[in-house]
Amino acid sequence: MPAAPQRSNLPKLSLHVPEPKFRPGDEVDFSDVDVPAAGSASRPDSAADPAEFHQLAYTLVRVLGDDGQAVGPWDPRLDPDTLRIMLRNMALTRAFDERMFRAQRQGKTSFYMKSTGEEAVAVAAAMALAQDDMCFPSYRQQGILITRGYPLIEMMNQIYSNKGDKLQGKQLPIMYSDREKGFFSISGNLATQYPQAVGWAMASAAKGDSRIAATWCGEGSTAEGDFHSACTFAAVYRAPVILNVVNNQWAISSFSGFAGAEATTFAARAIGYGIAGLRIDGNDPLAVYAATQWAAERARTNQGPTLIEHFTYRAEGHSTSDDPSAYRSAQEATAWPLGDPVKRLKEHLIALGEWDEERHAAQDLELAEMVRKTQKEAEKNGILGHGMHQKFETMFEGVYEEMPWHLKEQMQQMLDEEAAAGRPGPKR
Ligand SMILES: Cc1ncc(C[n+]2csc(CCOP(=O)(O)OP(=O)(O)O)c2C)c(N)n1
Repeated sequence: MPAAPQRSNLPKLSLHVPEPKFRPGDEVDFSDVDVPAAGSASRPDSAADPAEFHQLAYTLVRVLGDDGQAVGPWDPRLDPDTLRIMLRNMALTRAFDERMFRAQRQGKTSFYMKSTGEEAVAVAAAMALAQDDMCFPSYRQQGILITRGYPLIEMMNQIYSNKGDKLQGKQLPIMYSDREKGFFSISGNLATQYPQAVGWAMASAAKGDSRIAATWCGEGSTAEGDFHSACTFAAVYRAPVILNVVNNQWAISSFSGFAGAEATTFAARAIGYGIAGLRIDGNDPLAVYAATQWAAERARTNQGPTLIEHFTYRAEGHSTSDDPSAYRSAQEATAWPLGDPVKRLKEHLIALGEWDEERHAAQDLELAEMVRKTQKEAEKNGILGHGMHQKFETMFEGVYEEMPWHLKEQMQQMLDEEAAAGRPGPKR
């Protein structure tokens, strides 16, 4: 190869490789994170033109101030009973996470993922949607199922892949699916739910239905091509869909800069597509509720999609297979400037005179006890390491609607081998 021509008077090209600000052992200082005052963001009409949202894609919509009061045009003005239900759903999600994380550490299940610090994103959004709107979640919105009243025991049966598991042990723990609750089957492949949600919303519109769709993905997942396809289709057909980006700052060990956060916001992605974009305080349950309610109204009145960036923080490890102390400072979670969503809603209710620390502590005890009892029930259906819980045949069922001849052949071969080995399969 001929030598490259010398251009000695030009600077050498260099590549920018993003580096997170804090690594293990570092002092954490989040003072450069811009946190606008609660109530300072404007609230345009839900029928407004997407061009009116440029400002809102770069600020943070916040309702709850540091004093626990709800202020500004985005205050959804919820009554105390609704606020208490929201707080309970969030606290229950946290209690469930705690218990299932422990179950994994005790070897009762192979895997778990907590949503600690992100409970508002799922719970408050689910409360602002209609019960029959269709959700296309990632693996970190268990709060939706809990809010919609899905039985905890069914979630646990799935986590244990036991004989009560409606998915017959075919899915990794936490990859729930429930059609009745409008909770689309979780897939391990990141961002695939995004275009699927848009397609579902398009179908709803094509049929003249009134239901809308909502989908969630992490900020890391926005780097997937499916995110682009979804935004394009949503904008072109004005699909009645809410596109939630949960910016919890980390995608396993990759900080948000690797998904593009150093250059712009994730809400600003909406601008290029001509979609309404909102960037909100994801640890403010009232902001999440208000933004979702606003976007739902926009979708339901055929004004098109909304992209909501929930600015939050993944307070714990990515999953039970992850140790965050290997790549980020342990101080980050406590130093996070937007606080804890459960604590903030609790303080709001206390500021209203509608709650107190004693009731809160009693509720935490009650929820922990309920989760513990349910866990005992679920474990009667079996846990990891206690043998096979589903009949062998189920492995071959559901691959196609009707089992083709070659799967029947494989199934029979396996059953014959098991019988010859003297191992009777588990009874259904
Ligand atoms: C297509 C694809 N690529 C990679 C993975 C492996 N993976 C699982 S979770 C994850 C990080 C996702 O981060 P983010 O989207 O920010 O969501 P978070 O986990 O923070 O909620 C990765 C890379 C995957 N499951 N699917």
